[in-house]
Amino acid sequence: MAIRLFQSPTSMFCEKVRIVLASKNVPYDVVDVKKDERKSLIEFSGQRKVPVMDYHGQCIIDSTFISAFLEEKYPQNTIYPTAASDKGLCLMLEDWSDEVLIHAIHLMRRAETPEARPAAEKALGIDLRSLELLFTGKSFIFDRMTIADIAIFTQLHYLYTVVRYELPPGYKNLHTWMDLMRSSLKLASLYDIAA
Ligand SMILES: N[C@@H](CCC(=O)N[C@@H](CS)C(=O)NCC(=O)O)C(=O)O
Repeated sequence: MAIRLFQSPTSMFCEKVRIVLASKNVPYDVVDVKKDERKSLIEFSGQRKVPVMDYHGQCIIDSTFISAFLEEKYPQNTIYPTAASDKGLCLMLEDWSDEVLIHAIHLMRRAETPEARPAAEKALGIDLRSLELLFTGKSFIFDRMTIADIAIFTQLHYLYTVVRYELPPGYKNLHTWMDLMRSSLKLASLYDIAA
């Protein structure tokens, strides 16, 4: 039985898992739930959110649990920092990204009219300022790319791939890091989705 990833190509949480799978060179099949496969997802996992991984019949739901599971099964090219304290911070940043930053990203997606944009941009600005400070004097957040970089990148990347919004040029550290992530993930442009 192969490994299957129930996913949607544009979901940031699915892109996060695809990057982890690719970084560990794990082969897998894709079930695209946008193409009428939601029924098979619900049958397999008992719920409707993606990503879900079918690991040889074992069901793992949620990008954070899938990433941790993959790390355990495939420890090569680790997605966590080595030092325990750094790992704690890394996991907190992953959670912040998935549970806090996501709200600002959703606000931007829903701000469909020009009048709605400024309020959404103001909310997003709070998180962008924190990230701009975080990336002062850094390349990756820790000494190599970790799940904290991957989680934050996939949220901000969604602004380019789906919302079609570019981060304001003033966030220089953030732009430098976005470009480092883009080149590390071998994306020709920030408008390309990591396969
Ligand atoms: N915390 C979850 C979030 C998953 C999630 O919100 N997935 C969205 C796509 S980005 C979804 O499947 N939504 C469909 C629905 O709610 O019906 C994770 O990290 O995997």
